[in-house]
Amino acid sequence: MLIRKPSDIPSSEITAQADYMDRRKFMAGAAALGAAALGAERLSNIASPQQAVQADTKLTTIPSKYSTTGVTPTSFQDITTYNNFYEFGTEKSDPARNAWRLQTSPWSIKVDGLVKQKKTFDIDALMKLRPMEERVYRHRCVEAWSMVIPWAGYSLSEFIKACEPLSNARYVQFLSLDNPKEEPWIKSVDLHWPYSEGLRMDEAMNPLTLLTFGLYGQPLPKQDGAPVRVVLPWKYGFKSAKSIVEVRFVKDQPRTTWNESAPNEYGFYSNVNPNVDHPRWSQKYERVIGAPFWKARQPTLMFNGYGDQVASLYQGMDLRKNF
Ligand SMILES: Nc1nc2c(c(=O)[nH]1)N[C@H]1C(S)=C(S)[C@@H](COP(=O)(O)O)O[C@H]1N2
Ligand SMILES: [Mo]
Repeated sequence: MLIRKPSDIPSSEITAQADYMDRRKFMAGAAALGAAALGAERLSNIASPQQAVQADTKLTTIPSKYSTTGVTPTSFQDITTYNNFYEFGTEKSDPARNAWRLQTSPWSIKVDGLVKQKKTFDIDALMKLRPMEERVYRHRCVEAWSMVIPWAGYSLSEFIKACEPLSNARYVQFLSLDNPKEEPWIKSVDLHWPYSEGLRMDEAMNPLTLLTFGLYGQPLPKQDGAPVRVVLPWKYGFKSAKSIVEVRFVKDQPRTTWNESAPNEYGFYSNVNPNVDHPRWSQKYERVIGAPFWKARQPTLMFNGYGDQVASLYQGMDLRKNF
């Protein structure tokens, strides 16, 4: 059942990011795991029909000057059932079905590498570090679909200041939870775990970069990266690591999961750029999830529409080479 594809979504899209893998090896593992997980899945659907969405919990947020205006937020339903989170399967519908296994409490982020002093931030303290803002952002996946999401969080720069990085730290690396007990697909999906992403320090310090704890005014649903993730609206979605447990300040460009898997397809920068096609598809247009059909195909904007705030970060760089 894991390998069955909903007929309304072209398979070219669903498997886009996994296509480079050895299909047979990949599918054999996924199918075996799917069978094993089936019993537990059924149980979870009875025990937790809302799929780990804590609808009774509310976050207090303030409006943000960084919110994108003139856009229509995607429905909560679409945002929480059409996901990429390979620790819970490779189909868009898998994370909503499988992420109930994730234990988000207790949770903390370990901060290490080039810092004045190693620290651990407990999630409760982290959520109170700064007032949480609601930030409506466009969200563009490298697979040429998009959404609009009202996130809740504060600028990552506020957290970085609290981390006290040393002046020789040039990059920051994010590591997601790597726990096969809670994330069984880690054992069958052929990627280098833990999921790792990285940013240049100036990208990380840009006020648009959001340390994210919620969406639609409630804590992040597990399938969206609970309890804490980053969001970079001008980059393809895969730069936004979910369920982060460690932040490392480093001198050299860190390893990143998708770049390691297929370096010719997924660059380190991954800025949204309609002029640089993915080797296997165009990036000129995007499919807007949940939009009526006459608005469902939209031209993709340079830096996903956030060029005024971020283009200066890449001045003088060849964005074809540094894709
Ligand atoms: N740990 C982890 N983070 C991840 C991913 C993943 O598979 N694992 N997928 C990425 C991709 S490809 C996208 S498009 C976004 C999707 O976020 P969403 O499901 O909340 O829309 O998460 C990103 N962060
Ligand atoms: Mo993505």
